[in-house]
Amino acid sequence: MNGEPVIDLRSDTVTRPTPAMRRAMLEAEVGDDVYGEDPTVNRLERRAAEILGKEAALFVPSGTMGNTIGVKIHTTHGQEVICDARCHIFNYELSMLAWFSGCLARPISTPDGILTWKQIEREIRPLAPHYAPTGLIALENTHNVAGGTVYPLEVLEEIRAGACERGLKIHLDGARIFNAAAACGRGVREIAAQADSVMFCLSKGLGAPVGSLLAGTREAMERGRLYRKRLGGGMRQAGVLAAAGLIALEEMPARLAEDHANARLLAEGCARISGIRVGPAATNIVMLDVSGSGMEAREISRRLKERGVLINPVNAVLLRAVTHYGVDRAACQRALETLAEVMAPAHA
Ligand code: TLP
Repeated sequence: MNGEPVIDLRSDTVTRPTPAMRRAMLEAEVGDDVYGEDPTVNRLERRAAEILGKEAALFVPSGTMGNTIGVKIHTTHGQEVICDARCHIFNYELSMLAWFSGCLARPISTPDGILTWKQIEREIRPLAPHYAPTGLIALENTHNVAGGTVYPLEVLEEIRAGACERGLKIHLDGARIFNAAAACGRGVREIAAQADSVMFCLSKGLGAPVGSLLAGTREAMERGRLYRKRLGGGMRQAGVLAAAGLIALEEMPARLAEDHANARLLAEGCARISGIRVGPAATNIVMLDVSGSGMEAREISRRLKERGVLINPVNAVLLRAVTHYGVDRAACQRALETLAEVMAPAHA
C-alpha cells in the first residue's frame, strides 16, 4: 500500500454518518421508544410512512429484522413464500423465514432477480393434501446479488394485480428502494404502492449509521411492534439514531444518481479488463464474473486488499463492488487501475 486511503467498495453499508447526521444525533430530542415516547423516532416513522404512502412505519435496527417482521405479519406457520432464488430473505438472513415465521421458501430462478407474474402464478400452491399453501410473495428491489437490478414499474403492477386477484400479500425488500426510484425515474411511493409492506434501509446508500423502516397498514405495524419487541428490537432512546435517519431520508436520496454514475464508470472500465465479465450495473452494485481469469474471486479480493482496494467475493467466481458516497469518481478510477494491475499477471 502506498499511504493512500483505502477504497472500500465492499458494500454501501460501510458509509459513515455525515457531519449533518452527527450534529442531529448530538441534538436529538429523545424519550423511551418502547413506551412510544421518543419524539424523534415518532417523527421518523411518520415521515417514512408519508414518503412511502403507507399508513404507518416501524423503526427497526436492521433490514433483516424489518424483513423478518414483514414476512411474519402476513403469514402463518407452514406456508410458502414465493421469492427469487437469489434474494436476501432466502439466502442471507440465517433462515429467519423458517426460524421465526415457520415458512418455506418457494424460490424461482431468474437471470436478473426480477420475477414476473407469469412465473409467480405457476408456483402458487393451494391448501391441498400434499401442499404447503402459498402465504406471501416476497420481492427485492433493487435486487442485490443480481447486480442492483430494478423492477420496471409495469412488472410490479402486473404482479400486484395478479396477487390481489389471488388474495395474496406482497412484501417488498426495498433495502435499496431509493436507488430503484432514482434509476427508474419513478417515485418511491409509486413503487411502494405495489406492495402491502415495504422494508427499506437507512444504513446503506442513504448513509445513516443504523436502522431500517418497515411500512404498511397501521394494524400490521401495531402487530409488527410486538414482534420487534420479541426479537429484542425494542430500543429505548433510539432518537439519536432516528435523528440521523431523518437526515438520511431528506438529504441523501438526491445524490444516489452520483453513485449510479460511478458504478457505470466501474462497469465500463471493468469490461475492458480481460478476464472480467461485468453484470448490468443498473444502480450502485457491480457484479464481476472472474471465471475467465484463471484466478479465484477470493484471491483477486486478497490482492486488491494488499493494494488498498476492498471488494468482496460473493462466491468462487463472483466479486461485488458497491458504490456509495464514501467513494468518489477519482476513487473509482483508482480502483479500476488497481483491478487492471491485479488481473494482469493471470493473462501474461
Ligand atoms: N445486505 C448486505 C449483506 O447482508 C449482503 C450488503 O452488504 O448488501 N435486503 C437486502 C437486499 C440487503 O442487501 C440487505 C443487506 C438486507 C436486506 C439486510 O439488511 P441488514 O444488513 O441491515 O440486516
